[in-house]
Amino acid sequence: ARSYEYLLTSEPKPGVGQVTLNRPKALNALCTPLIHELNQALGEFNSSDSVSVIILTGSEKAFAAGADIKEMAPLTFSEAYTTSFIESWSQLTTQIKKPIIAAVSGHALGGGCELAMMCDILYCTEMANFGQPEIKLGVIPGAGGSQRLTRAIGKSRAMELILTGRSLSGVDAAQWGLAAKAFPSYEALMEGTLKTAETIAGYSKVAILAAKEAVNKSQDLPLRDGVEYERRVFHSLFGSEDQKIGMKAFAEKKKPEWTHK
Ligand code: CO8
Repeated sequence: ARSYEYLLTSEPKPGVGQVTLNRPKALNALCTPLIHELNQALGEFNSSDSVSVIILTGSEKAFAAGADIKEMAPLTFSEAYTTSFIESWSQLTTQIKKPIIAAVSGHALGGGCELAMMCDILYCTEMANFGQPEIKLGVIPGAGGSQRLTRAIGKSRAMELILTGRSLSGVDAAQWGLAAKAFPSYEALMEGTLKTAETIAGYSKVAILAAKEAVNKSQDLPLRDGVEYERRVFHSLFGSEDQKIGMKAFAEKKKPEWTHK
């Protein structure tokens, strides 16, 4: 595996790739070089034959405490605009076809919360600390927070969090639907995340990618178009080997041996 300055990468189980944000001195603040490394690491897992699902995590103390405020402070409008500041963050949502599970412990603030929301499944600890505190810095969320948080928890709650900058616990995040589940401890979070990743990695890669693609369409398309899109993708899966393998194994009461083709 390649070595990174701000990340650790591993394959903790067959089919599972893990990216750990590792900038402990700054609570994993997301400086531009870190984002470039993250895009690189995710891109490599995305094209790796041995990986079907990706875990993105930080430390027990911080998933990520936001964009790097010290890097942003002197930025001018012209620089931000002409260099497309923050734009490269969205590569995660446009170029990675494999599911990404965010495992959030500790702070997930500003860009950290936005990064977690870009992932496909969000797990957290009960003690996790989510928030969009940009208003306290004289700005607003810039990596999708005002849009994704609103879709996840509804307008009134999102408006309250973004306008006050106050934090949301992992317990509330799970109750409000921002997170799929809140675990009682860091250990339980990492164990539960790995278990879900292994479950997913046990299925056909073709079906996994198609499922992610179809669910994500629901965020962009009106219902009728989304349902049509799903049906097209569903039809197309009858062209895969794994569809024959999966359905035959069911009829024969056997465990399917996927070819991932
Ligand atoms: N950027 C840079 N450095 C940071 C950041 C950050 N976001 N967060 C923490 N650090 C650094 C601290 O400066 C400190 O460094 P040093 O030891 O050199 O002083 C170190 O990390 C440890 O932090 P603290 O001492 O503050 O740790 P505490 O445990 O006391 O507090 C907190 C933890 C509450 C998380 C606190 O660090 C904090 O409030 N951090 C900032 C949180 C924040 O405001 N995040 C939002 C940033 S804005 C953003 O993400 C916008 C994204 C899109 C931007 C679009 C613009 C166009």
